[in-house]
Amino acid sequence: MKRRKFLQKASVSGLGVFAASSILACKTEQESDKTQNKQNGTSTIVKPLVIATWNTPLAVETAAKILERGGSALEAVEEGCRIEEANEEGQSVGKGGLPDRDGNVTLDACIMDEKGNYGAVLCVKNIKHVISVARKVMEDTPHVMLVGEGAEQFAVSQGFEKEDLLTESSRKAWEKWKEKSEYKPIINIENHDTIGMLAIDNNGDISGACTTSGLAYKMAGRVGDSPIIGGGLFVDNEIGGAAATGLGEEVLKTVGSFLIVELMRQGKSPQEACEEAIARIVNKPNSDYKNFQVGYIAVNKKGETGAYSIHEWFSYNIYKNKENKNIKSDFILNRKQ
Ligand code: SD4
Repeated sequence: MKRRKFLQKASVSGLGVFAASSILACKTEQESDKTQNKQNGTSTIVKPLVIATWNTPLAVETAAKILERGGSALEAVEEGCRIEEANEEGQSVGKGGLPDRDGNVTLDACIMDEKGNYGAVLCVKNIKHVISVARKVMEDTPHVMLVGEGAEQFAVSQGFEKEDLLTESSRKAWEKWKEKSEYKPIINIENHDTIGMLAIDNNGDISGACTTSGLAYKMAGRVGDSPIIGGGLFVDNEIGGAAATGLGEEVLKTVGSFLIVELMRQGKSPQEACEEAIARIVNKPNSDYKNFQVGYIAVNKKGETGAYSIHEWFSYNIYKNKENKNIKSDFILNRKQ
């Protein structure tokens, strides 16, 4: 009852003009997918295609260029993610990521290829390009996951450079946080840059990648959804792929990305599948969803895409038909119940 009231209030108070424009943007995107598939016949794949969480135009452009010159979806998502890992201004991924509560930046990443292979590294210090380390785990070890010091040692043995990932501005932010040391790792709703990326190459093959520094000021050793198969990322080349951002604990408890791919397998569109995965979180008894954000992106084998979040302000970049656009996602609090 309480939740219903809140949802009604949220929708009538009209969360602003942006809400309307986001739905419009999102609907237009879904409609254009449909029109294009009609024109092409349903068996035609929209390719090459890249979709990534948040406002990540350079990462998407980098991936798109690789696809346009005939590169694989795997190469595209790895190189795209590396752009955000190297961007020191982004404070949720790679170098410049906000540290845990002890001041250590620890990174998580995973990657999946079109054959259903998976590789991941969790809680890694001192190595910026963890997405590439995850790929090495996938391709050059008999394992799928390496953690902490073992992952760091493996990276160094593979020629990755060790560096201090804590930038001056992230150190200052941490020091400010320490003044109160309030342990409230609530995900900021408006803006992140954890990148989950999905791509379809010219062969029609799908791969995906996801890389993050996780929640700011998290407990030492905390790992979220991003490097976990089926949580922050899942790809099944016969069906499609999905990636998540936001409060990882909630994504993990609903196995969000796997759920979306399985819903698409059952016939749902990527948009419908993302909406159902968000609804699973929001409709849990006593869900505290007002206080956290989760956002999903998805693509199916035809190159139709979907995106959905709990709160406003989630956006994604998409490259298709030679255009790279940032689109505001539709969100569940925008709906009347
Ligand atoms: C996590 N899902 O570690 C990540 C955080 C995130 O943008 O997406 N931040 O829970």
